[in-house]
Order: sequence, then C-alpha cells, then structure tokens
Amino acid sequence: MSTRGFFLTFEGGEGVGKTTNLGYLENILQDQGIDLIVTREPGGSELGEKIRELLLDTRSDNINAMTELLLLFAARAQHISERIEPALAAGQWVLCDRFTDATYAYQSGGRGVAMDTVKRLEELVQVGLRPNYTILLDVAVETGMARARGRGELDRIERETMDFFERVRASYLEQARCNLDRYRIVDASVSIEEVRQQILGVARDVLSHWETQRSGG
Ligand code: Z5A
Repeated sequence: MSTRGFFLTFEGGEGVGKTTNLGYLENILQDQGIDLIVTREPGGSELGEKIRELLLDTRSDNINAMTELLLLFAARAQHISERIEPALAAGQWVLCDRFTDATYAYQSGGRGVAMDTVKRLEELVQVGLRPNYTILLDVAVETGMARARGRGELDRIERETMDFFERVRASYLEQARCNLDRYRIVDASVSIEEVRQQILGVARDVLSHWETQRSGG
C-alpha cells in the first residue's frame, strides 16, 4: 500500500476560473476527510512568491523568453523542495494552481520556446515528479479575457496579444489530447453553478484515481 500523497493541478488560460473552482474542489475533498495543501505557481514558497512578483510586474517588460523560463523553473525548484515533495511524502494531497503544463502552454506555445528546452528543464528540476491528475478549464479566449479584465488591472503576461492566448489555449488542448490518462477537460464557458456541477463529477473521478493509486494499481 502506497502512503504517498496525490498531486493534482488546475490549468487553463486567463480568467477561466481556476481559483474559484480550486476552492470548490478543496471543500469537497476536505469533506471526504482528505488532508491537503493548496498552493500555486509561479510562487508557492517565500522565494517563489518574490519571483512571481518579478514575473508579473508590468515594469519587467524587457524580460527575455529564456530569462522568464529560468525564473519559472527556479521558483519551481524551490516550491518542489520546500512544499510539494514534503507534503506528498507525508501522504498529503497537493492542489496546485498551475504547474509545468503552464510552461509548455505559455513559454513554448505562447512564446515559441522549443518544447525540448522545457522538457530538459522539467527533467532536471522535477526528476520524476509529475501531476497525478490535471483539470483543464477551457473557455474561449475572449470570454476568459473579459472575466480577467472585470477583475481589475492586467499583469505583464495578461497584456499579451489575443494570438498569444489562442496559442496558449491550443497548446493546453493538445497536451490534454496527448495525456488522456491524467487530464480532464471542464467546459468553463457556462455559468459558475454549471461549472461546479462538472467539478462535482470530476471530484468522484479524482477520488477513484486516488483509490487506484493507494491500492497500488
Ligand atoms: N505562467 C506562465 O507563463 N508559465 C508558467 O509556467 C506558470 C504561469 C506556472 C499568473 O498565473 C501568470 O503566470 C499567468 C500564466 C503565467 N498568466 N498571466 N497573467 P495565475 O494563475 O496566477 O493568473 P491567471 O491565469 O490570471 O489566473 P487567475 O487570475 O488566478 O484567474 P483564474 O483563477 O483562472 O480565474 P478566477 O479568479 O477564478 O475567476 C476570474 C473571474 O471570473 C472572477 O471574477 C470570477 O468570479 C469569474 N468567473 C469564474 N468562473 C466564471 C464563470 N463560469 N462564469 C462567469 N464568471 C466566472
């Protein structure tokens, strides 16, 4: 019997509702007695949150794509060693708002960094660590951007072009298509209540994945 925890990530473009629905799933899982932590990327550790500020600061407009990529992985290395691995090793669940699939979507899909470069850093920094389960919230770019704008001022990455976000969305959908075993796509174009109903269904599926992992299947 494995006592290792379960690593679940939320992904999607701007304003898809990750924060809203992660909170909802957190409550469902806690009601089931699951011991969990909630975290996010970029960030998740004290150092990582400082790197996040640098990355999202609208004054950092001359960051080149490779610097951005290395900053993301620097924050991730700290996040993994300080929070994610210790929690998983202690048998806790980790619910993470974005992880490396976002790097494939934004830095590779959006910015055009070679996928192989991301893959090499992923192997170097994460070794064997990969999410057990990923929920992709998907919505048309215009809809997500309208929601993000409604929330307040846009950060450095949110100021990118619509074409950039179309490439990000296409990359996410392609990743989901290639990783059907761990990806579930949620239609985030509908009302908050209707998205919740879908999350409820996903929660049952997540728990059955967990049971399979726990029993060594
Ligand atoms: N980034 C990267 O480039 N590479 C990487 O490797 C990583 C990240 C890890 C920060 O991420 C940035 O970092 C991000 C990608 C980049 N790009 N930018 N900018 P973030 O996750 O913190 O930022 P974000 O994508 O902008 O997420 P967010 O601000 O947390 O939004 P969200 O969580 O997806 O949405 P929300 O806050 O839950 O909802 C947004 C609003 O819509 C809010 O007012 C809700 O009430 C409303 N909402 C939610 N759902 C609905 C529905 N169904 N209908 C109507 N309204 C809704």
